[in-house]
Amino acid sequence: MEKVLINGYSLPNIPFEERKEKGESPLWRYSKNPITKRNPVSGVARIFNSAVVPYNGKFIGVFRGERVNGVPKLYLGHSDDGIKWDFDKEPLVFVDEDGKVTDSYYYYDPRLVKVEDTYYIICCLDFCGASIGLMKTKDFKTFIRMENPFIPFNRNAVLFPRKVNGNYLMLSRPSDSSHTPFGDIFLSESPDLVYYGRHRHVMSPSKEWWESLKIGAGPAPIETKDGWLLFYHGVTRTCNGYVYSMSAAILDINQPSRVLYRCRNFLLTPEMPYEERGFVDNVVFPCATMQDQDTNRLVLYYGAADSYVGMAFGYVDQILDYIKKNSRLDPSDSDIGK
Ligand code: BMA
Repeated sequence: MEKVLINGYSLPNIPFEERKEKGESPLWRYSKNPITKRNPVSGVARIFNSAVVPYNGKFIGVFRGERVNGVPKLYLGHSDDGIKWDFDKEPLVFVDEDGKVTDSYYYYDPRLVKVEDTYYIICCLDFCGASIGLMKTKDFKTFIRMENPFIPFNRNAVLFPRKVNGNYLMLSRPSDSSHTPFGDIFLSESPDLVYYGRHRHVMSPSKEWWESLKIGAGPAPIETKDGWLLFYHGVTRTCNGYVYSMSAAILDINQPSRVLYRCRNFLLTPEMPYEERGFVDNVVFPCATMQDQDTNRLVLYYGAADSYVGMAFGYVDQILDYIKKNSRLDPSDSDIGK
């Protein structure tokens, strides 16, 4: 069998359910979605837009918990099977490099990425408005808040799981501090996760209507034989407000600001009751994946209607084939984005 995942890992206990019904998309939903309920923890009304990783044979995650005052914080979750989660009762506490507690009024949309021996949380937090925050941990006990990668305003950032050409790589989406009606994905390099530069344009909204308003990176890019597989969300504006769908692109391995393939169709769009109806109707918002290099199985975690966490499954090789078969590049996709 041709190796599809590069620098991947074996995950024999990956949460997975085979497809039950035929469908156009190479992703299908878990039959018991959603996997979180309303009021999951005392003081928390809703958990959604959250990120998980395999950890010590089990699973651990950083979850967006919308508190009963409406303000989101980050909560640690623990799971034996990746499906049923126990959440900590208190939000995560962060310290600065000197060990002093540091706080932001809000935190949301975490991504969680392991690079070498360190786990990084990338999220949106308050730095004179919505900005990217970066924290690190090795043991999920002490969480160190690092320098803010970018000036305001910016949301939807994620790190690549390894350095490329000697530098860390971060995707992000410059925005405003409100319900941003625009948004493109950019790539920045950093030698040390303190200083960032060599900024490149990666992708903009396209003329496909599901992603015509704004787009934003989702889970950490996945290294494959064809390039970096990047799941991202795309937004359209309707008479009833924004609708969040998701799809994927394949980026060049050594120059990831070059888009090689871009799927013109959405892979998931709100169509289940828990995606269409919630605190914010019509949202699917991908934040994490895990994948098993031995079987190419993939599980994707996404926020549904800003109210729940859902899971979707697929096979990485089939996802790549679907993207390549249904690719349509915009003129600015394939250049280096300088
Ligand atoms: C975006 C983010 C997400 C949210 C989405 C839909 O701007 O704030 O957290 O899921 O809006 O409300």
